[in-house]
Amino acid sequence: PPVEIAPGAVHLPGWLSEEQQIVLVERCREWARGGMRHHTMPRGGRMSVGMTALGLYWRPYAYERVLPDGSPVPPFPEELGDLAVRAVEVAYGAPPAPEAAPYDVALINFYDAGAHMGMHRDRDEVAREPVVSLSLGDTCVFRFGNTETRTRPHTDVELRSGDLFVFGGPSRLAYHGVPRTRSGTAPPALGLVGRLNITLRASGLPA
Ligand code: MD5
Ligand code: FE
Repeated sequence: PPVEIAPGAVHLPGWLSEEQQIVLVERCREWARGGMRHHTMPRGGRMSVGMTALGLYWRPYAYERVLPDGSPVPPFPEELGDLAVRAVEVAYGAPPAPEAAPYDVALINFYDAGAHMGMHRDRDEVAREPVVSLSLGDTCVFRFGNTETRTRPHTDVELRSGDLFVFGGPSRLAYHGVPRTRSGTAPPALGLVGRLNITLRASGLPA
């Protein structure tokens, strides 16, 4: 059953079957064939999370139409657009409005044993459709904060392989982060060492 962590922030534990998880991990291996990248932040820090993307490429803090080496960003697959619509429907009881900006971006984040993500807001999208988050592999501690500050109050939630989280409405611009993962907790059938997070987004940018 959906669990509302905050208004518009809905957690659905175990939404993906193990078979769906296995397929998505396999797809991620293909999508990430060009390699995961560790961005350097404007103040010089190196992100411990490895990233790649489909549809549009995210770097701090903008969406790009080409990869860092100048090659095209792989297309956003229709199967992920369908998955995003189904996720919104199960989280809120209704699919996105017909006039809503289409889901057109997937960010793929890889966390090895020591990786983490600091508290931040996702606001490089022009559209404000909910962000759909899928977790694969190792369990993580997901920290859901507030819209005003990087600090308390916050709620820690464990995200496990197969969980869905949908962040929309008043929670769309909340601060959040991943303080840690729990290494070795991935379901053995996935053959995955670490954690993959797929976020599906509507950029609101022209196609
Ligand atoms: C992760 N990823 O597990 C997290 C989960 C990211 C990111 O934070 O930016 O790739 S997705 C969490 C998220 C996205 C958009 C809004 C909110 C949370 N939120 O309002 O809490 O790698
Ligand atoms: Fe985020």
